Amino acid sequence: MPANLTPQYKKAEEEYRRATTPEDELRCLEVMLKEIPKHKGTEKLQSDLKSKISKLKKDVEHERKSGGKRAPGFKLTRQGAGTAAIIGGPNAGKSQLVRTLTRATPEVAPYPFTTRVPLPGMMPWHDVFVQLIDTPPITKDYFEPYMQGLIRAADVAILMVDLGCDEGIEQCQELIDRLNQTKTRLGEKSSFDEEDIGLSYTQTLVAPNKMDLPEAAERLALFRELCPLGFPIYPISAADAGTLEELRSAIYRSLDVVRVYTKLPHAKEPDREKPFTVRRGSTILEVAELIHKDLASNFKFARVWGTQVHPATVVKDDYVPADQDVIEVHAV
Ligand SMILES: Nc1nc2c(ncn2[C@@H]2O[C@H](COP(=O)(O)OP(=O)(O)OP(=O)(O)O)[C@@H](O)[C@H]2O)c(=O)[nH]1
Ligand SMILES: [Mg+2]
Repeated sequence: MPANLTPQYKKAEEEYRRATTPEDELRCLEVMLKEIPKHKGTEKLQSDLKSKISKLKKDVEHERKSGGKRAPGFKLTRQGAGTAAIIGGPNAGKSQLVRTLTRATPEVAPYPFTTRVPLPGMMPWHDVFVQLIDTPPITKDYFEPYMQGLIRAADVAILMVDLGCDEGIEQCQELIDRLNQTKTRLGEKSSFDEEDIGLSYTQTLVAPNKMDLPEAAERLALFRELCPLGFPIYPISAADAGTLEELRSAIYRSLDVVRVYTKLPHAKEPDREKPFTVRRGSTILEVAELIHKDLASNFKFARVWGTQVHPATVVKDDYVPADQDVIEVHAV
């Protein structure tokens, strides 16, 4: 990335990642173009942004004129500390995983292409929830167009591999190949390509499934050999909650959020029931924004209790909370 990108640029880039309509994409790209530092090092990026904007403008205009239908999108409201897209080939056990880890009840069946539309569920992790999204399978020939946006917008992708049959490894490879034909790819970390606007990587954890079956261990060894993806691997049996603890924690950790508890100025105890979560490195002002917009705009100071400060330390709006801090925000 070129140096000195402003926080506003990064914010717009993050929103661009989550945009689900061309209008939203256009709005974000326009902010990015406005915010990008204008110097030699960013010339290529600037011209990419401009051509992308002009193409999107044409698309939006064309759609308006033709009154035409766009490809069906899929808008899911983000909830909880973050979102994990559960993806994989047919029959890999995606729906079973969501069934075991959340209270959602997607249909699980011993034949492929059972799931037709994405279905979210909330997975508890200590005192927070993570949104898991069950999705239809991806194969060489079957790829719902909205899956790109869904994977791009997710904080993490859980790639399930069916170790219950010999085709599972090949199906996984086909999925990766299929995504590599698009600008939505799987990566070790979530990031944007520096050279190519719109090309995004979503960090991925691999979950080879059905380890309870007799030949699964052998297939797992084969998978490691044939598919050296470089993503962390968590072998599981999706139907057996006892095998899912490591994956569950890894999903939460991958979000890289901190939990912040709030306390009212005159209350003795904080609200321990429902922490707010923000990406690690966010400021206390961003937490205040989550609590209430007015609280952020009227922010005066805050007191903090936690591991990195003395009790009741007074901080300004640029304080960066640590996990499990208790904060007391004072407004003007
Ligand atoms: N033995 C075993 N079978 C499993 C496990 N997880 C899922 N299955 C079985 O695998 C089959 C497919 O499971 P689903 O959860 O429907 O798979 P899916 O990935 O959602 O499939 P599609 O929706 O068709 O893409 C079902 O018969 C499940 O009972 C597991 O851990 N062990
Ligand atoms: Mg399913």
